[in-house]
Amino acid sequence: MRLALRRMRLAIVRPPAETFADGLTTAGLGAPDFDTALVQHAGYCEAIEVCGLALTRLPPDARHPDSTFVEDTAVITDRCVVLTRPGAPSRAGETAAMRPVLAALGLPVEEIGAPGTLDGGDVCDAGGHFLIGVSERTNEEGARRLAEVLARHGFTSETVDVRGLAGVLHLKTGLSALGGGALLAIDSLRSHPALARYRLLPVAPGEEYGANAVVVNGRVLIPAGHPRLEATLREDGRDVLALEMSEFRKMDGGLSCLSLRV
Ligand code: CIR
Repeated sequence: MRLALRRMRLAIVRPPAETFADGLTTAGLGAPDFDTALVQHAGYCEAIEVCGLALTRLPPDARHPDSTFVEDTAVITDRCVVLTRPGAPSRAGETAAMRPVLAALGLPVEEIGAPGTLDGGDVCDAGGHFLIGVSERTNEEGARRLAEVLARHGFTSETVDVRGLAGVLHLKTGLSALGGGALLAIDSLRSHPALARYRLLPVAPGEEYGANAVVVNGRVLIPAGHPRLEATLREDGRDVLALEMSEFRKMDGGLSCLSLRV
């Protein structure tokens, strides 16, 4: 296992389109406010830039209400990029626009073929060893195909079945890699054998939404309003940046979903 998370230089983002509220959601938190979502997205972009990344800003795509959640369209490693095949039919068309953007990164472009489905939100690079969620969106064939691609590029991986775990849309809804062999993980994932090799930091009951954190060049971005999580991370010596995410949460989206980081 590589202990440090790789140094990042670029993030790909796409602001929400005016059709944002038509996207998929199970949150039951009401409709998102579009203007607030734009402000929160701008805050997210600014935070990413503060962490030292240049931004590739894609235009809003009103044909795909969930397209602001760019993470689901690709898996990026330092050896290859993988175009996914999103599991939700309404999101299948999102990858076409991503292909040239990924090709421009200059890494070999791989893809997940039918009948595999895979959402990037199910893929956690935990120090060069990949945890791949099998979920309502990523099927076993998609996970198997990704594992095969990763193996060809010299990475190891294993699957974590999250189907049936309450409130877990994607694997990274419930866990995040923090670097240094540490993971943040919700209670229902902590005893999974795939996590045994990691030092696990807890997510307090009621703060599960905070489990979807993003580490960017040494800073941990978490959603605002998770004081116990913030304290846990600070006690662990982490530099924490809390961001307003309420409107994305209403659409089942977390911090990681809003960017592809290279
Ligand atoms: C969806 O259901 O696909 C979107 N509304 C939310 C996607 C969140 N993406 C992620 O966790 N990687």
